Amino acid sequence: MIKLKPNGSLHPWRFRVVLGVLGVCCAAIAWQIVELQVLDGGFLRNQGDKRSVRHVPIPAHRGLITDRHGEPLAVSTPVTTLWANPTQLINHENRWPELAKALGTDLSTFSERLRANAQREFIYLRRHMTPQDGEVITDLRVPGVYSIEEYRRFYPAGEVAAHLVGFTNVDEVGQEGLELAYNDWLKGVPGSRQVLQDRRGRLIKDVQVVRNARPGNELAMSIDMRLQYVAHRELREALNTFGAKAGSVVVVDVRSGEILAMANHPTYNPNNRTNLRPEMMRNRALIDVFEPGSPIKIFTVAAGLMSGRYQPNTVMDTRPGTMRVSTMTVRDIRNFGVLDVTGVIVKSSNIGPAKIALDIGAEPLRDLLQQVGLGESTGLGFPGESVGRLPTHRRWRPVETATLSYGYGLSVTATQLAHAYAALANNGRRVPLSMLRVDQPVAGEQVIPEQVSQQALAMLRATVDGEGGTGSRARVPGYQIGGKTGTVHKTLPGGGYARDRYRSVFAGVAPISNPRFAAVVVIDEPSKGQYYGGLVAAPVFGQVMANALRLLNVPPDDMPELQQVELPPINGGSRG
Ligand code: 59J
Repeated sequence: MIKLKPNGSLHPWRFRVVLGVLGVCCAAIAWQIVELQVLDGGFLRNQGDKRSVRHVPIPAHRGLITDRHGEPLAVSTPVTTLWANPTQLINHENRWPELAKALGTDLSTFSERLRANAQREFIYLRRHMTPQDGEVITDLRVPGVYSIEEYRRFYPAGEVAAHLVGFTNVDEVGQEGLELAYNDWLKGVPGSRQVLQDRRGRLIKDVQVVRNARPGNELAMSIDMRLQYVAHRELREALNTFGAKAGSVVVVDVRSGEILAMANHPTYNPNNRTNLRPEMMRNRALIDVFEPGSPIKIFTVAAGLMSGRYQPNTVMDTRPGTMRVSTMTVRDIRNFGVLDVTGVIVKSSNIGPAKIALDIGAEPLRDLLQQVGLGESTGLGFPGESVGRLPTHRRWRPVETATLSYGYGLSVTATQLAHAYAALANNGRRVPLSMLRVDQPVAGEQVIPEQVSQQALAMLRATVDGEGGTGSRARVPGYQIGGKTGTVHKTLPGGGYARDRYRSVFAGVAPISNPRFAAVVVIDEPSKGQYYGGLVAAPVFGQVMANALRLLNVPPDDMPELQQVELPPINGGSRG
C-alpha cells in the first residue's frame, strides 16, 4: 500500500498550472469559434462562395462540308447564347424594360416568363445570336444575365442542296443527310478549361486549359454546285409547267461514279426549319422507289445481244400492236409493224422486249439488271436509302418474264437507274457510286461486253437524235445525246395501276462518242396536259446535260463538217 502525504495532496501547484493552461486553450478555441462563426461569418461565407474551381467546356468547331470545288455547303459560325439566372434577375426589376427591349420581346411576356421561372437558376434568353447582337445585351451588364459562346451550322446553298447535306440540331449533332451519315467525321471533340468562378458563374480567373478543343474534319462532296443549281432550277420549272407533285434529277460522272448533282422537289430551307413537312425532307432520288418502265428495255436488248441471238438489225414483228402472254395482253401505244431491234428502242415498243425476254429467258435479264446495280445497295450509306426490289423466282412464268422485260415488276430508285446507265455508258464497266469527291481513278468491273455497250449506246442515240425518236426533246446542239423515255402508270397502294396518274421518266447519257455523264429525270404525276416522258422529262434532261457539257468543258462531238467557203476572186487576179 502506498503511503500518501499527510495533507492528501500531490504537488498542488503543478495541478493548478495544468488546469490554467487548459483553460486558456479552451478560451482561445472558443474565441476562434465565435470569431469565425459569428463575427466574420458572413464575410467568410461570402468569400468561399465567390471562389470555386469549375471545368468549362471549350466548344469544338464542326468540320466544313463543301462541294467538289470547295464551295461551302455547311459552315459552323460562332454565335452567342444568352441565359439568365432568374433567382438573381428577379431582384432587378428596374432593369427589365431595357433588357426586354434589347431582346426584342415585349415587357409583359418577358416579366411573365421570369416570374414563372423565379425559382430556377437557368433559363435561355436567346440562343444563337450573332456575336455583335449578343454583345449589345451583355454590355448592358444586367445582374443575372450571362452569355455562352457556341457554334451554329449555316447552310449557304439553302434549299438547293438541302436533301444532300441534311442538317444538325441546335447542339450541332447531325440529324439528316450527310450531316447524319458523317457525323463522327465532322464533329469535333470539345476541349476543357479550368476556371475559378464565383457563385453566380462569373469568371474570376482562367486557371488552365486542361484539353484543347479538337476541330472536326472537312468533307468534300462529289457535287458540283453549278450543276446542282441548274438541276434544281430546271426541275422546279418543269414541275410548275406540268403541275407535277414531285420530282428528282440525278447526274453521275460515268468514269468516277461521282454524283455531280442530285436535286429533289419539293424541298426546304435548312436554315429555317419552322413549318417543315415530311414530304419536303425526302431525298427522293435515293429514297423513293418506282417501277421504271421503258428505261429498262435497253438492258433487255443488251441481254439479247449478249445471248448472241440478236443483232441491232435483227428484225422483229410487233404486229398487230398487242400480244397475248397467257393471262395478260402486252400492248404497244400503236401498231409499229415490223421493227429491227434498234427500232424497238426508238419507238418504245413493249412487245419487242417481251419477245426477246421470252426467247432468251428471264434469268439472263435478271442477272444483267443486278449486275448494273438494280435491287442492290449503292453503298452510299445515305440515311434511309432504299434498295428497291428485283424479283427472284424459282420458276419464271411467261407473264413475269414479259413484264420485267419492259420495266414492270421491279422497283428502283432514280439513283440506281442512273448508276445502271452509267455502267452502260462507261464501256460496260460498273464503278461504285460516290457522294464524296473521288481523287483517284476507279477501276470498275466489266458487267456488259464493250461491244454490246457500244451497240446499246447507238440505239439510245437513235432514240434522241434519230428521225421520229421518242427522246427528241432531250437533244443538245453540238453533242450526240442518247437516252430512253418512259411513261409509267403509277401503281395503286392496294395493287394494280392508276388509270390517270403517271410518272414521266428519262434516263440517258452524253456525249455518245465518249460518254462522260449519265442522268435520270423523274417527274411524279404531271397534271397539266402532257404526261409522256418524252414531253415532260426529256426537256429537263436536255437542259441539264447542255449545262453539264458546257460547264465541264466537254468537247462537242456533233459539229457539222466545216463548210469550205468559196472566197471571192481578188481584183485583178488572173482570168481565164
Ligand atoms: C403507258 C404502262 C402499266 C403496267 C401506256 C403509258 C403497261 C403494262 C402492266 C399507256 C401511258 C399510256 C405490267 S407510251 O414508257 O407503255 O415516254 O414518250 O404504264 O404497259 O403492261 O397511255 N412511252 N409507256 N405502260 N403499263 N403494265 C410509251 C411507253 C414507254 C412514251 C410514249 C407513249 C407505256 C411514246 C405505259 C414516252 O415507253
